[in-house]
Order: sequence, then C-alpha cells, then structure tokens
Amino acid sequence: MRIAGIELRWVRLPLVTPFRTSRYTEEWKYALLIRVRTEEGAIGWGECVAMRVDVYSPETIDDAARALRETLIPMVLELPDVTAEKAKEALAQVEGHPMAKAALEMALLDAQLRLIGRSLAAHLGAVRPAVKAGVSVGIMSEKELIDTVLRYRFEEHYQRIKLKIEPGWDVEPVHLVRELLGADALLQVDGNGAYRLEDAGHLAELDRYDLLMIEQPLAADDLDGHAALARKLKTPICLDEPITCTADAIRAIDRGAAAIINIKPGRVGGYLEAKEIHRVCAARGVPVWVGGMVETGLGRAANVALAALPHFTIVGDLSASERFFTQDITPPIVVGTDGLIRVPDKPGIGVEPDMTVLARPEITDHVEQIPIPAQVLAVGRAR
Ligand code: NPG
Repeated sequence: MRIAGIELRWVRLPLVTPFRTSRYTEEWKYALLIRVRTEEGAIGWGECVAMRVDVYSPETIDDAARALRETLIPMVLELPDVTAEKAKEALAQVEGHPMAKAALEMALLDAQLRLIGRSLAAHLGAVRPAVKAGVSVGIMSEKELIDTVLRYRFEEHYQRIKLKIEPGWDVEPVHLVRELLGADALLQVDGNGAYRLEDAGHLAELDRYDLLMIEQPLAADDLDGHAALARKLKTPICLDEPITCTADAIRAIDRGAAAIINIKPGRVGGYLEAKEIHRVCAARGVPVWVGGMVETGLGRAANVALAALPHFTIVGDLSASERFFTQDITPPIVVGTDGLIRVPDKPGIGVEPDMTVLARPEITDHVEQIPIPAQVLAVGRAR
C-alpha cells in the first residue's frame, strides 16, 4: 500500500456513569483516532487508547499524538510498500509509545485487509464466531453495586463480572456479589496496583470466594512482590500494567509473577504483538484474556476479533457499547441474550465510524491533517 493521507482526530464521549478505579475516576472517554487513506482507495481506522493523564500508563494522548506526528508516521511514510507487518518491524526501532504504535498499526491493518476483503478476525487466526461478554464494574456504593451487578448479570447477560477493588473496598463487595450471584458465577477482581505485599494476609481473605483471579494487586514494576504474593494466595494472580510486549510477558511468567495474563492490544503495541503474546502464553500453558480500555466501537470490535483466537480461554473485558456510551461512534457493539458478542466478519475491523456522529462538535474536538511529503505522493502518482 501507499499512503495518500493521514489524519488524527480527537474525540470525546460522555460515559453513562463515572468509572472509578483505585487510581482514577473517568467521566469522559477521550480517544485519538487515526484515519489512513491509501493510493489504492482504501480507508483504515485506528484508535489510540492512551488516556489524557498518566495514571494508568506513562503514555498520554498528547505523547501519543506527538510520537505519531513526529516519528512514527514519518517512518511509515518512508516505507516503499506499507503493510502493518512492515510498519511493526520498522517502528520496533523506536523506544516506547506502544499505544501510538498500536493505533497506527490498527489503521494500517484495517486498510490493508479491506483491500483484500479479509476480516481482522480471519487475519489474526480466529476460531470462534462469537465470544463471551465480560464486564468491569467500577468502585461505587454498596447499593449501586447490588443494582449494577444484578442488571449486568441477569438483564444484560454478562457471563463474567470483574470488580475493581482498593483497600477498604475489597472483601465486603466480593462477599456481597458472591452471595448475590451464587457459587457458579464467574467473578474476578482488579486492584490496579493499590496494594502492598504487607496486605497479603488481608488479600488471602479473598481466597474463600473462589475468584478466577486477582488482577494487578501490587505496583506495576513489582514482579518479585507478585511472585511472593502468589506463594501466599490460592487465588491466581494476573498481570496487566507491566506487560507491554512479549518479552515482558515471558519475564513475568518465568519469575512466577503471573499465572494469567491480561492482553490489551493498546498496551502491548498492537494486535500483532498481542497475537505473539497469545502464542507464547499458549506454549507455556498460561491462560490469557483480552482486556479493555473503554474503547469506542472501533477498538471494541477489534478486541472482539482478537478474543476469538484459540488460546483466549478466559472471558475478557468485552462489553457492549452501551456499558459505557449512550452514543458510540460506530453502530453499537451488542451482547446477545446468550451472553455472546458476534465476532465481526466483514473486511478489516468490520465496523466504521458514523461520520454524522463524528461530525458533531461535541464529539470531535479537532482534526489534524498530517502532511504527506511531496516525494511520497509523487512516487505514488508515478506508479
Ligand atoms: O471494559 O473497556 C472496559 C474496561 C475494562 O476495567 C477495565 N479497564 O484497569 O483494566 C483496567 C481498566 C482501564 C480502563 C485501564 C481504561 C486503563 C484505561
């Protein structure tokens, strides 16, 4: 492919309710979208999951935009024939910026797969036509928790519930939800790094609730702490924040810090790297699942495609658009009454933004055209 135009688009969507974790409270979803147009006439969309502030990862939306504009996009424009695979190889020379790289890769994959009429799911190696829906529940009052969990489980058909926890909001909400949903319900918790190894005795109280896992209890960089905690708990430990590439996943597994890995395509630098982590984890017998970062319908659809790979045996943070948004920018992703989300099977990501929605000034903050050097366009015209 040859790139004829690239734009960055800053969008924001109000959340249906504030989303509170141990680290931050979000009332808005801010996303940076990338739209790639190729000489061959294909359009591809990517979504960058970086947040406005560096509470979850050091990469913010502004950092990602700068890296895209000044480094990553110019490098891709220099490639004689662009594919997502070649871009990944070229961009590996650049340190960091996994979320920016992932967004650019997603736009290129979308465009190149549309050109050959192939779905992202097929390209990645999907084996399932639908995936189980799982939902992440923020920190809230006890009364809100009861209403929310009952609605997600029994009205909206979610097959797995994840509770955000922090010191002071852990054993009690887990006890309550276990009573509400019964012994068979799939339940897990996520600490987002809010605990210390000294809390091991307290966290061990969660062992009696038969949780699927405790995700990221300790600080992101504390692999040894997680390994030590794992020796004290029955509940398996899953890592999220520190896994930014395949090497990180291998290191965490080898150190005994992760019995399970949450794979977020944005956090690991893209869908191709996510597939590689899925492969090495399968080879080591470590279960994996697809995490979410409150994506719009674009990232949500692509995450569902990834989750259809064979070794994604644990239910992911894969929820309907309406979990977070009254109005998504794509046709809404939905959970069926069977608790499943259909894997998109149309070319590319399989969904497109609704341009009338994106055109609303309250949704698109601004659009930036990335200049394409004259020689890149000239080579394209000469071909
Ligand atoms: O379903 O998209 C979703 C949200 C899942 O809880 C979720 N994500 O810490 O894993 C997390 C959390 C998150 C959201 C992290 C946004 C970073 C940004």
